[in-house]
Amino acid sequence: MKKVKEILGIMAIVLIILTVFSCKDTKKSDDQKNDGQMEMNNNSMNHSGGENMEMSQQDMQNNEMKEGDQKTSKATAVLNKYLELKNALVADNTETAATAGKSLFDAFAQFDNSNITETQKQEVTEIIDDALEHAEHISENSGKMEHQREHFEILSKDIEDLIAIVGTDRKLYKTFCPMYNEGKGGIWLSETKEIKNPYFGSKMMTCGEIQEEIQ
Ligand SMILES: [Cu+2]
Repeated sequence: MKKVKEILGIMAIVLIILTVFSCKDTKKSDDQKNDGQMEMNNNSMNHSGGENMEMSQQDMQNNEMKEGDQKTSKATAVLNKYLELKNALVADNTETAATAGKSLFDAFAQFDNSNITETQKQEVTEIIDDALEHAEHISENSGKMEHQREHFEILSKDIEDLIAIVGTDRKLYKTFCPMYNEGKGGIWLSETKEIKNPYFGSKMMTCGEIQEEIQ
């Protein structure tokens, strides 16, 4: 019995010692871990502070570029063709206007409707449905320039509405001709400040005033 008690006693002591040691060990290794983590945190704060800033600057640049690219890719083809059409009417060239009308029709038909909200998508779809019709009439009416100009006037409003939603890749001047349509007036969008009237062409080339700069 005495031996058993002694053994139990020793075991108890060993247990206590083990527990204390293992506690210390855990504590120690916890401390070490914490120290390590703190060091790592410090390290990452120290040098990736700069890295993070570089990254975020780069991200910002990337985002800007992406946004720019999106705007560019969305409106660019349509604007290119619209301005071609406008300049054909400025030059009183009904055949070139018809060709540009066809290209503008194609540009509208291929318009990239992605990455915009559902509401915007609905609005853009309505604008494009309307614009397609006018572009088609312009393309089919070579030789009837006054008829082409009537459709061009509504098309210009469509373009204005469209870039109000998807943005423009270039500076545009919203120009107003007060004499068009028997004094009711009509607007067009131009890439130049200089007034060149697509509604009257050579008959009244400089009639009009810039109402707004759009960019
Ligand atoms: Cu028509």
